[in-house]
Amino acid sequence: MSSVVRPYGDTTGDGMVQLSFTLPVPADRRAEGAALQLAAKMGMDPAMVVHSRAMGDGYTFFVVYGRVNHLVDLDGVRVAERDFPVLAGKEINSLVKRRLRRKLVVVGACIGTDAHTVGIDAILNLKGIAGEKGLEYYREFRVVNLGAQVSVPDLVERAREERADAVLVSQVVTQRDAHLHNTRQMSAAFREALPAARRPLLVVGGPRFDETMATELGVNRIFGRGTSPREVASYLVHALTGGDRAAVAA
Ligand code: B12
Repeated sequence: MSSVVRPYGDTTGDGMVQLSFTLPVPADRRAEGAALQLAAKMGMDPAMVVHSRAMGDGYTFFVVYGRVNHLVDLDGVRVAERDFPVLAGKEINSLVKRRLRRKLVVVGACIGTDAHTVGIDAILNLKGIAGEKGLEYYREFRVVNLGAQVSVPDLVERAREERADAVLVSQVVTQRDAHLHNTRQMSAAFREALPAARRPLLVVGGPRFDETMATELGVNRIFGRGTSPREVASYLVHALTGGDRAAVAA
């Protein structure tokens, strides 16, 4: 199979893509013309506005559909590969019990001014997400969910008090790269407060993170949109107990 592909719209390889954006102009014919000019400059040819709507005073939201001539070379794609197996709940509990011989302690929070708790709750809370239970469901996990707008010093202090094995931080707001600044500040604070041997595993997540940036941000792992609680639980046992499926069977 060819490693070079084009977008698919109406027919295979026709190059059709859909793009949405907002322009700071009132919703009228000129706004649509402006949207088409932008689309043309981005290489969409031909392009058409398939949806436009006023977004408050002086702003218009657009969806533009059109053809691009760019090709994607799949051989040149680099992503953060998952380097641990996703285990069943039973396997996860069994590894913690046998390898740690105590509960695995997780402290979670949204830090900075971020109040978007739905994502971290989906990972931590019993009810979980999309039919999968959260980490609280795992018998061998102890979960401390600190909720929204937790300051970095408070997070470090609580992680120390709870003897956390892992700290799970959520960052959803990305305005002015707040998620990157807050994550760097958090990882630096843990490095300053605790020696490497006593430092918890640092994990961040949120829909707009680039999962390849973990080292750059000073954390052990980044999880992006669509993460499931079982994936996170599997990663934690893998990283903290060196566990894999073979070890469960052993
Ligand atoms: C619900 C919501 C709110 C609620 C939050 C309620 C709550 N308790 O969480 C309320 C109304 C309070 C709110 C407020 C604001 N919001 Co809001 N909000 C949303 C909305 C609609 C949904 C977010 C959500 O719940 N997603 C569902 C969860 C399950 O998905 P998730 O967060 O991605 O989580 C998954 C993964 O990312 C991952 N994950 C996430 N965190 C973590 C952490 C770890 C450790 C791991 C492993 C994984 C992980 O796992 C999760 C499960 O798969 C989004 C738009 C959207 N459709 O996404 C805007 C959005 C996030 N909000 C936005 C904004 C701007 C705001 C406000 C600033 C608005 C304002 N002007 O007041 C305020 C900020 C408040 C604050 N101080 O943070 C913007 C952010 C833009 C940006 N680039 O930063 C968005 C994108 C809307 C938009 N398009 O403008 N918001």
